[in-house]
Order: sequence, then structure tokens, then C-alpha cells
Amino acid sequence: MDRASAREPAGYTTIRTETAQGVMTITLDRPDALNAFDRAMKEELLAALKLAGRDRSVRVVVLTGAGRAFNAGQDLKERQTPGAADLSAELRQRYNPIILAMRALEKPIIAAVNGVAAGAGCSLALACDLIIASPEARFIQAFARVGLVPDTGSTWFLPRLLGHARAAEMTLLAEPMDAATAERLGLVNRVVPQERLMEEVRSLAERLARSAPLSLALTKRALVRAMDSSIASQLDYEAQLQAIAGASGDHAEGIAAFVEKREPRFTGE
Ligand code: T3D
Repeated sequence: MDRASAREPAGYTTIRTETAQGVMTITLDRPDALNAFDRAMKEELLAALKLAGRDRSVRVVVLTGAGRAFNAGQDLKERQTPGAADLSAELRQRYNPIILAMRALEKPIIAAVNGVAAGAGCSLALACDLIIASPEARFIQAFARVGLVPDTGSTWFLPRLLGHARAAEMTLLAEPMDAATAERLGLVNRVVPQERLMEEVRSLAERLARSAPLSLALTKRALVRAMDSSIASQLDYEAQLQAIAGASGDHAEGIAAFVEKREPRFTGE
């Protein structure tokens, strides 16, 4: 596993990436605009996710925001001329590929939500596999406030995570949901004090990075697929994936470690 830190490809202007202990941390970095998505950030985030997929030393991805926000959604200052942008094309060409890349990435993604997550920024957090939030986090389906429809996956994630009634309330009223409520309703995994957020997320990420990568990859694949499939088809899919996992070196190592009463050393083979 890679032990070097701060391998940052040159050329990013709106995000920062750092890889250490098998964990790539991607920091959305336009704090003066609450890390709102401009065009460059969408392209750079997608590039970083693709790199995380290709780099075998990366086992877990952490997504967070610089400054006091996680992400405030689309940069509205890029949208000041009504009708100038083709929003449908923008979603198809720039936002949707990010969400699809996150779901297809066979490595866990943890959102460290350090502040407000609004609009597409809220969708971005929801597309992560685990969400750890600080008490300062707020989740806002801000779309209706600017006369838009929830996008970037929010209408898909929210009913599944919260049920129809709460998803409707959150999107139609566009009111902020605080961190404690998000935790109570199961939208986030847990809330930890702001000063300990990154430490807690790093410890969780490093723990996952020590797990068997194929096991995590196939588990994520099964969970992603489960959102769309019947119980019968999912049972069959689990059996297919188990054939792959069961033939792996990491499975053999897990059994050996159990029998020898020691910690397993997973290599991804
Ligand atoms: O267009 C398409 O491509 C379609 C896709 C759309 C996807 C979307 O995400 S639509 C939804 C877009 N986002 C929003 O509607 C949220 C807008 N922001 C807010 O409502 C508030 O800023 C927050 C509730 C997020 C936070 O409020 P607060 O009071 O903590 O901060 P603030 O004072 O409003 O913002 C601080 C600065 O960030 C401020 O800049 P300034 O005045 O200091 O120079 C503000 O303009 C800037 N900022 C915040 N959000 C955005 C932004 N700048 C550009 N775009 C933003 N989304």
C-alpha cells in the first residue's frame, strides 16, 4: 500500500488531492464561493475520480470541502444571463458523469461534510457510500429556491434514503436539514465534532483501506445494484459475486488469519 503522501497531480485549480495510507482525499477548493461547482471543478473532480479508479494504491476516497462549506452546488454567478447555458447539456455532460463515476468506482467513497451541502453539492454527498458530518453541516435541496428541479441524482437518492414523504418535504420546501436531523433520519452515518471530523474520517478510511479491496469492491457493486433489482435477481447476483470473492487470495488470507488467530494482511489479490 502506498505510504507516500501529497502526490498531487499538477494542474488542478479548483480541487486539491492528497494520497496517503491508501486514502485519496479530494478537497473541493473554492472556499470564497463555498466551493460551488464551476466548470473547471466539475472537470477536475471527474478526472480525480477516474485517477482514483486507475491507481491501485488508492483503496478509499474521501471527499470534503475547504473552508466553512462542503459544496454550494452550481456556481450561480456563471448563470447570470438567463437562457445562456443549456442546463440539460450541462447535466448530461458534466454533472451526471461525476455521479455515475462515483457509483461505478469500486472503492468506498466517504463524504466528510464539514458545512453546508446545497443543490448539486447535496447530491454529491448523497452519492457517497458513507457520510460523516460535523454539527455545522446542513443539507439543502436548494433547487426550488432558484426555480430549478432537483438534479445530479437527488430525486433518485432521496426517496430511497428517506422515503417519499420526507424526500418530498426536503425538495419542495427547500429548507435546510441540520446535521442532527440528518443523522436521526439516516441520511448521514454519524455526526462528529468539527475539530475531529477529518481525524475520524481518516481513521475510518484507513480502516477500510486495510480491508480486502476485492471484498469492498464487490460489496459496493452489490449494494449499488440492489437499488434497482428484485430480491430474486439480487440473490443470484450475490452468488455470482461470491464466486469471484471466494476464489481470491484475500479470502484465503482471511481464513488463514482466522484459524491462526492473527490480523489478516490483505493485498488485493
Ligand atoms: O445550472 C446548472 O448547471 C444546472 C445545475 C444546477 C445544480 C445546482 O446546484 S442548482 C442550486 C445552486 N445552489 C444554490 O442555489 C445555493 C446558493 N447558495 C445559498 O443558498 C447560500 O449561499 C447557502 C445556503 C449555501 C449558504 O448561505 P450562507 O449565508 O452561509 O453564505 P452566503 O453569504 O450566501 O455565501 C457566501 C459566499 O459564497 C457569497 O459570496 P460573497 O458575497 O461573499 O462574494 C455567495 O455569493 C457565495 N456563494 C454561495 N453559494 C454560491 C455562491 N457563489 C456562487 N454560486 C453559489 N452556488
